[in-house]
Amino acid sequence: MDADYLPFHSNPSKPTFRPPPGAVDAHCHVFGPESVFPYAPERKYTPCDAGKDKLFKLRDHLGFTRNVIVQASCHGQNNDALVDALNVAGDLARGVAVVGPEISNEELVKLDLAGVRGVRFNFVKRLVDSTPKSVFINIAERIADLGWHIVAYFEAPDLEELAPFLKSLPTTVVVDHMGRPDVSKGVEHPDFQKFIELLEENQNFWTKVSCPERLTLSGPPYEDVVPFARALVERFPDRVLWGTDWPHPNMKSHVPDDGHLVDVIPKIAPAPELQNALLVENAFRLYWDCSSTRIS
Ligand code: 0GY
Repeated sequence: MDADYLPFHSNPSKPTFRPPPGAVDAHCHVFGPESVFPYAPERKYTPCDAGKDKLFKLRDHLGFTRNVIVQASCHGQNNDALVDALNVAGDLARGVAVVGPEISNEELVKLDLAGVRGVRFNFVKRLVDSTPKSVFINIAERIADLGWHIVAYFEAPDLEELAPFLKSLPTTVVVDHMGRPDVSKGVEHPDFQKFIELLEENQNFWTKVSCPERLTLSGPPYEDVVPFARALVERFPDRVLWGTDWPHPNMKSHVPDDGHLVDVIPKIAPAPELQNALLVENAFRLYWDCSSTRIS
């Protein structure tokens, strides 16, 4: 583990908010253990091990039923730790993989059988070396045939350059962490309004209203991030997902208490029907009941 790496909270509180039955933590990771699933040589950080057993224990502790496990950059394009977690979880988890252009159709089908339903395109420069857009487009075409979708991770200043490319993708596109807005600018700032416009004008775009701990300037209980997430939940109730982001890689400011993160949910989705869409119905539709997300 890197010398400045902050391990996840060892004893998160029990949330006051009780997620509805069937709730999905739609953004979390498994790391290692390194002795079984070594980290990728090209990784930009080395985390502390955070294996599937701990993830599933946290799921139960927080009152969730299912997980969507997202391949993290420290494992590169080797999805073995992810697939191992999916095999153990069975119907209680689905996955988002990271693949390269050389992946064979047989390998894609194997990932599909394990429960993978999407690929992640990561544009965050501190996490990955850049990938040519032509490579991403080729992968997008191939995974569209499997009924998978694309998860895009980028930071707000990169949206303008990326938007034409993202709009050209042939599947549902899920944007991680609300496109990482600068919350000091406020919801009404043109930057965040452009993100809202992107979802308004492209019905195949979804977003995860996750990671207040990364976006906050004021710290827990993340009041400065709530208006951003709430605006998206209220405007696009059927295209939002929520996740813990456990085990919170690369946090520098503080170690989030996962129980406190869950307690943000009723502030961003105050009505039970919004909570149900955010935590149960949307994730179920995209990850468990997905015939095809290819747009016509
Ligand atoms: C996240 C955020 C981060 C890391 C990764 O793949 C990753 O390594 O996604 C980050 O450092 O912002 O979503 O887990």
